[in-house]
Amino acid sequence: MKKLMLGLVFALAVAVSIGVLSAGAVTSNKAVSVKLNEFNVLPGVQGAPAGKVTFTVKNSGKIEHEFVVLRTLRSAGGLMGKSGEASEAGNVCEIGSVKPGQQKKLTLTLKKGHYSILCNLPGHYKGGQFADFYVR
Ligand SMILES: [Cu+2]
Repeated sequence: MKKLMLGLVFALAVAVSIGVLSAGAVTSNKAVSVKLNEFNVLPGVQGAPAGKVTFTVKNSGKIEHEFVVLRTLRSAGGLMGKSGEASEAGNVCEIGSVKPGQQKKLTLTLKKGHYSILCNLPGHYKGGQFADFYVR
């Protein structure tokens, strides 16, 4: 029994260290699939190489969303303005409306830096619909 417990502890330790390793690496691709739902922005990769980047944005939720790309030093979670919506300083481009089930593409030429991608329809940013994105 003691031996079994040790085995379990070892397996857990391995699982935890693998998790830490993969969390440290930023996955990068110039083709970025992004899923929108209530209330998340879920990019398939965390970043892209500088240059042309194509976002394929799919709304898998039940209500309309939008997709806003900001180039900003502020973290995606730190943009709350007085109105309760995110400050859109550094707006690069956006898709104003993605209806439920709809998929839209947005190709941008992006410089190196930190980006925040989000939906800024009333209440959606506050609900957690944002993500950080890195161009290197
Ligand atoms: Cu939304």
